[in-house]
Amino acid sequence: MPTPSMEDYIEQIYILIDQKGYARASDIAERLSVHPSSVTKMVKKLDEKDYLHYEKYRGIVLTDKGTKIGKRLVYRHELLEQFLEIIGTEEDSIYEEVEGIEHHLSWESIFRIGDLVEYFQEDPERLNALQKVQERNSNKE
Ligand SMILES: [Mn+2]
Repeated sequence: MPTPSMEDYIEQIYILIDQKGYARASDIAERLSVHPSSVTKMVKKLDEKDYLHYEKYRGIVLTDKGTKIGKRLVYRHELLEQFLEIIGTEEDSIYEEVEGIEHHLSWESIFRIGDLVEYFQEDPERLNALQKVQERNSNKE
């Protein structure tokens, strides 16, 4: 199992490769707000654990294992954003809050949150009903 920090790297590398076709150390550093030397260190570690390989001309390449995990991490992030949106979290803080909680839930809970998100997406009436409760309570706050 990757550590939270490793998960952050794999997630961002997956997104970069998906969007641009490659993941440069400088881009990873920027996305994670870390020093490029930290990226070099972590890339080495992820290489040792077989999540990625460093190839001379292609640069950072995710292994099958790394790609599979990257895909799941992106799914988890997007799901938690949808979840916070449903429960009415302020739009501006959704990204940061997901970054804070995403590593600390079991996959079992993630899948159950997936059920809940589906439950609300399946029928707009359910979302309306929840929003009524939210409005009622926001008047009390
Ligand atoms: Mn994330």
